[in-house]
This record gives sequence, C-alpha cells and structure tokens, in this order.
Amino acid sequence: MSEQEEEIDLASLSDEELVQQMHDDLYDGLKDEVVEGVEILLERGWEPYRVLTNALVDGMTIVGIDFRDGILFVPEVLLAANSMKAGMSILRPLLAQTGAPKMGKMVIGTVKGDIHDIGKNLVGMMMEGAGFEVIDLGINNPVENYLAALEEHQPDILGMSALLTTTMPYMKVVIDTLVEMGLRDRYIVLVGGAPLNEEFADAIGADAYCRDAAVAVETAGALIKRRHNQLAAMAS
Ligand code: B1M
Repeated sequence: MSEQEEEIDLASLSDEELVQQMHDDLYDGLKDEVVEGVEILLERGWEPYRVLTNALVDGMTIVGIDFRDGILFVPEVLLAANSMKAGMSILRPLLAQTGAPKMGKMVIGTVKGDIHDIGKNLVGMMMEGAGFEVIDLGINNPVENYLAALEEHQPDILGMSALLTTTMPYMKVVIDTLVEMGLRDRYIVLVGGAPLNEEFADAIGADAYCRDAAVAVETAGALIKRRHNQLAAMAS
C-alpha cells in the first residue's frame, strides 16, 4: 500500500467522496478498505441495497470496462472480485433480514464452463431478502447438478447464470434435458447474465430473462403468483 493510500481516513470523507474512494479501492482490490467503506456507509444510515448498488456494483462496472479494454487483467480483476465479495458478505444478512413472508424456493447456479459468480450471488442475496429460500449450486454446473438439486429440493424456480458468450448456450442444454425428461413444466426457469437478452431467453425456452437482481426478484414474484392463480383456477 502506498503512503498516499495509508493517509486516507475513510470516515472523514463525505458520502460522495467515500463512494468514489470505494470505487477506487475496489478497483485496486483493497478488500479491508472496501469492507470499512461498507461499514461506514451502513453506520451513516444507508440502506444495504443502496450500498450494494452505488458503492459495489457501480465500482465493479468500472472494473469490467477496463478489463474489456485490456487495462486490467485477470489477477487484478480477481482481487477486485474478492473485495466485492467481502463487502457483499456484510450486506447479505442485512438484505435477508427483511422479515418478508416465504415466497417460494429457488435453485440457482452458474452453468458449466463458467466460474463467474458475483452476479449469481447477488441474485441469491436479493431473492433471500425478498423471502425466497435459495439453494446455491455455485459455479461450473453440468446438467446433472441441476437435475440432482431439482429432485432433492423440489423448488418452484430454477435460476441459471452465465457471463460468457461461450457458456450461455449451455442453458439450452439444461432446458432441453428437462423437456426430454418431461420435467420442464414443473419449474419456472429464469436466466440471467450480462451477455443474455430477452430474445435469447425466448429462443432457449426459458420463462424469463432477468436483467439484474431486482428484476429477478420482481419476475420471480410475478411468475409464482401467476402459477398459484393457475393452480387455484384448475382446482375450482
Ligand atoms: Co470475466 N469476463 N472472464 N472474470 N469478467 C467478463 C464476463 C467479460 C465481459 C469481461 C470483458 O471482456 N469485458 C468477458 C466475457 C466476454 C464474452 O464472453 N463476451 C470475460 C472474460 C473473457 C473472462 C475470461 C475468459 C478471461 C480470461 O481468462 N482470459 C475468464 C473466464 C473464466 C471462466 O468463467 N471460465 C474470466 C475470468 C474472470 C475472473 C475470474 C477474473 C472474474 C470472476 C470472479 C468471480 O465472479 N468470482 C471475472 C470478472 C469479475 C468479470 C467482470 C469484470 C465482472 C463480472 C461481474 O462480477 N459483474 C466481467 C465484465 C462485465 O460483466 N462487465 C467479466 C458484476 C455483477 C454484479 O454483474 O455478473 O452481470 P453480473 O450480474 C448481474 C446481471 O447480469 C444479473 O443480475 C446480476 C446482478 O444485478 N444476473 C442474473 C447474473 N446472473 C443472473 C442469474 C439470474 C438472474 C439474473 O438467474 C435468475
């Protein structure tokens, strides 16, 4: 750490300066500083969701741009990702503590060949906060993992994440397998990840594409409600 970095007293910064500094610290992979920044913003009364989006997600967006442009490389991005995860781990229990009524169950995982998990983790956190039980399968999941988890946990929703154009087609492998096994209609299938879009979700037979974690929560709630209404109509 340089002398200049050591001199910065995060608590003395205004909210705006602190968020800016947290973007820089995330970029530099300074985990302890990112954690301290999260704690300070919470102490100042910021809502956990605001800390998550303004300080962490926006910071990671800057990292993503410089990664794309060849200014940052994998080791630096890994450090940034670990700092982001450390910040998220403080927010996770706070986001889950909303006391929301139980909404349903979701199994979620990143698809085979793909090790990106920050976005998936964020979706899981937000879903828990909205009252869903979340079973997280982690990264690099072959179809067998999804099938085993669906059988074991009998969720309402299957969520899949992919961040690479080379791994997103694997979502279709999972959905096609569900169709072949006659299981597709049992689950609401939601997909997400930066390279996806609605057309892709339609083309592979998912129920919906979720642009971000907030949309995932909204979509999950709406589709579960629709499903309950359909079942009630069939029963009457
Ligand atoms: Co990777 N990487 N990466 N990377 N990486 C991208 C995705 C990339 C776009 C960077 C770039 O070039 N600009 C690029 C993909 C290009 C492409 O395919 N078109 C890329 C590449 C090329 C690679 C490698 C191939 C690099 C290499 O090795 N040469 C390699 C691949 C490894 C692999 O998976 N096999 C690789 C590796 C890595 C790291 C390990 C260094 C690290 C991952 C660490 C980790 O996740 N633990 C990493 C990172 C951090 C990124 C970027 C910079 C950031 C991703 C991120 O965490 N975003 C990323 C650039 C970018 O996306 N702009 C990039 C923040 C997160 C909150 O957003 O994940 O989009 P996101 O999630 C959002 C939504 O998409 C949505 O909600 C989330 C929250 O709002 N969502 C869902 C996501 N999943 C969902 C599931 C749902 C619903 C919504 O289910 C219901």
